[in-house]
Order: sequence, then C-alpha cells, then structure tokens
Amino acid sequence: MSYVDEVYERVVAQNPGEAEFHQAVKEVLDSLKLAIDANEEKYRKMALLERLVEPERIISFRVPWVDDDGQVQVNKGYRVQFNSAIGPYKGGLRLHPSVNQSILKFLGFEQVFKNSLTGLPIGGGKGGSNFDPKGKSDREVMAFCQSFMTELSKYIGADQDVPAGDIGVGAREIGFLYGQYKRLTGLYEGVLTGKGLTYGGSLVRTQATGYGLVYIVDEMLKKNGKELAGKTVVISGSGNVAIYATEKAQQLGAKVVALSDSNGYVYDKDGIKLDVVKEIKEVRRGRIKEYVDKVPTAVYTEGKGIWTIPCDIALPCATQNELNLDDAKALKSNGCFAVAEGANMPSTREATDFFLENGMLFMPGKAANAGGVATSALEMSQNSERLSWSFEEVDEKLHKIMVDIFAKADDAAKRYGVAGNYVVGANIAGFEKVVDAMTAQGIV
Ligand code: NDP
Ligand code: 2IT
Repeated sequence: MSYVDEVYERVVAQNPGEAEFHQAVKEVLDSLKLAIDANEEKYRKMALLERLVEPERIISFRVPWVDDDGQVQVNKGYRVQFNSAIGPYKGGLRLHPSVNQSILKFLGFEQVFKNSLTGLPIGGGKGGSNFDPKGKSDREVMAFCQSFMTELSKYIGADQDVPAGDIGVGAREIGFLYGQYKRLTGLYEGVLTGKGLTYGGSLVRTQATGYGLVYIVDEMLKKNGKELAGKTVVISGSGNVAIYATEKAQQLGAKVVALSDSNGYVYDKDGIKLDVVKEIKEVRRGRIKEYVDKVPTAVYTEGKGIWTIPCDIALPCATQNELNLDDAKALKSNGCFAVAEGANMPSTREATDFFLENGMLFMPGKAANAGGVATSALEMSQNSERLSWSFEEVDEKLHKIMVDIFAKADDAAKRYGVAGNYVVGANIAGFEKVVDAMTAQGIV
C-alpha cells in the first residue's frame, strides 16, 4: 500500500467518528501523492505525514455562563493547535451549534496549508464552541466570551497563538474576547486579529476574505483568457465573507444575483443591493428573507437550492459541504464555468472531482479564502511595530498576496504535470514550505 494510503487508514482508525477531519485529510493526502512519491522513503523514515496529520495539541474545556433568565448554561470550548512549524498558531474561532472536535480539526488542518500559501510566518490552528449566538442578547454573548477567554487565555499569546473570527465571531465577539484577555493578563498585545480600529485592528481586515476571494478569481479568469466584468455570480451565505465578496465582485463589474443564509436564498435578477443586505445582516442581525421586504421584485425561496440559479461563476461562502455532486451538475448544466471557495471545504469531494473532470475552473478554499488570514498576519505586523497602515497600503498587499497564491498553485500544478488543477497545486505548494520547516527543526 502507498505511504499516503497507509497514513489515511491510520487517521480513520485512530480518529473514529471524525468524518469532516477524515474528508479534509483525504483530499490533501490524495493530492500530495505526486509530491510524496518522489520522496517516499525519506518521508516514511521521518514519519512526516504521521506528524503532519496529528495536531500538536488540542485543548478542550468547559464554558459556563449565565443567561438572561439567571439560568446557568454550559458549552464546550476548544482550541486545536495544529502546526507551528512556520509561525505561531493562527486561525479563527467558530461559534455555531454544529461545532465539535472533528470540525475544528478539519479547519485547523486546512489552516496549516492555507497559512503556508500566504507566504507569511503563521502556523495553523482553529477553535470555537458549540455556543449558538443566534437570538442571544449582547450581554449573553459577552458573558459567554468572557468565560471562554478565561480558559483560552492560558494557552494563547501574540507570539504563541493568535485567534480571530470565523462563523459567528465578528467585531462584537472579538471586542469582548480582547477586553477579557487584557483584563486577565495585563497585556495590551496583538493576541487576536479582527480587532476594532480604535484598539489595534487593521483596515481591510473586515473586507479581506471576500475581497481576496474575488482578487484570486479575477486573476484565475485573466490567466485563463476570461474576465470577471459582465459575468453573473451566485454567492451563498450572507455573512462576512459573502458580503465583501459581493462588494468586490460588483466593484469589478460583475453582477451578483443571489445570496443565502441557513433558512433559504434570495434571487434578485437586477443584482443584489448590498446596502439592503448590510442593513439586515450587519446592523439588525436579521434573516435574508427580509431582503424582499425592501426589494419586492426579488424572490425568496425557503430551503436549499441556490445552486440551481443560472450563473457564470459560483462562490460558496457559507459552510462546509454545502455544495454536493447534484449541485455541481446543476451549475455546469446551467453554464457555470468557474467555482471558487470563500468558505472552508464547502464543496464535497464528489463535487470537487466533478468540477475538475468537467474542465471547470476551480479554486479551493485554502487558496481562495486565504486573504482573511493573510490580512490578519498584516494586522499582527502592524501591532508589532505599533503602527497602522492606510487602507490602500493593506489592500495593495492583500491583492499582491492573492496574485502570488494563484501563481504558486498554478506553478506547482504545472511542475507536477497537472496544469490547471489548482487543488493539487495549492496543496503541494502549501505542503512544501511546511515540510521544509518541519524537516529543518528536527523530530518535534
Ligand atoms: P458568518 O458567521 O459571518 O456568516 C456565515 C454565513 O453562512 C451566514 O449567512 C450563515 O447563515 C451561513 N451558514 C453558516 N452555517 C450554515 C449552515 N450550517 N448551513 C447553511 N448556512 C450556514 O461567517 P463568515 O462569513 O466569516 O464565514 C463563512 C465561511 O467562510 C466559513 O466557512 C468560514 O470558515 C470561512 N472563512 C471565513 C473567514 C473570515 O475571515 N471570516 C476566512 C476564511 C474562511 P445563518 O446566519 O443562517 O447561520
Ligand atoms: O478560516 C480562516 O482562515 C479564518 N477564519 C480566518 C483566520 C484568521 O486568523 O484570520
């Protein structure tokens, strides 16, 4: 049996019930085969892959807090510190009822390769809780965040582990978490990114993941003789990534016709009015169906089905496994030719294989959504030098990083004889840097 297959079987046997983690590991290992084969003996002896798939550390803890009725609630809290070969652990915190160890391990594993691709000195980690922020008061969210940070603060630091936002964690939550970290440790340091602009945040971080996604799509299209302007785009989700992907796509002349949330999707043939969406989602924390109250010509549909809307480009920006094989087929038969993942692992393996086998342009999340964490690393740089850069300066750096990531994925795919397969390209390019750093640092 090949080394890659052996390690995958070991992962399944040793991590029972962790379906998302198995899925993420399999996708990476399968696409590393070409790079591993050339060095199989050396990597085996060093147990390189066995070390790569085992988190350096997982911290799990109790998060008790008091709700507005005076009732004590208890949630599970986690931080997966996956790999620190190229820098301090870096990755978001997710607050969603679905959160479990498997999901955070898949996210932490992907983050290692993504962060490597950015070219910046950041290792990979992820954390979060099964706390559901929906419908909670600001005071309840603060109580949860303070309790969560009381435990987490023992394991993080500006040069150790730097969390940020993810699903359910935005500016409000980062503020509460930061305040509690400072209070507990007495340190005013860049321990979190995505901070508010008045206390160490970076311009462009709010927009970075969505803008970065569209920058790399633009680059991918250009390098394949196409252009973004005039194209019809469907985007799932209506959170941080979806909103700023919509904004940048519109700025570059594309027409975004649909957005969604976990209840359903809205179709606006005239193009999504983003000010309406921002007011619903960023100001009122409402539901996407409210869009049709403001724009009566738009249509709201309850449930799944957003991928049946005809488009040229699809950008899944909600959550893992939101786009399956049937969705992929529907996109293709409606004329879609490019897919790029703003979310982490939104396409199932079958969908990804379908895109690649059917000649569609496909940019995987590790490359496509790396602009968020890259800008987080830029926030860390600004915190270290105690300066703030202008919007234009950060945006320009973000744009260059996304163009570089495209070049790395494109180049690695060509080097291994699979030109245009950006899944293999991104995985191998991310892997090469991590392996070099791990090898240099000995058996750790
Ligand atoms: P938000 O919490 O801001 O928004 C999440 C959006 O996805 C909401 O519209 C939400 O709908 C929808 N969603 C979440 N879970 C589900 C689900 N189980 N089924 C259907 N829809 C769902 O999160 P972000 O925009 O920050 O994150 C979106 C994706 O992008 C995630 O995969 C995240 O890991 C990834 N990502 C985020 C980065 C960042 O910087 N924020 C960076 C890189 C990747 P509802 O409100 O109904 O729950
Ligand atoms: O998945 C991700 O890359 C993020 N949620 C952003 C992580 C970060 O540290 O900015």
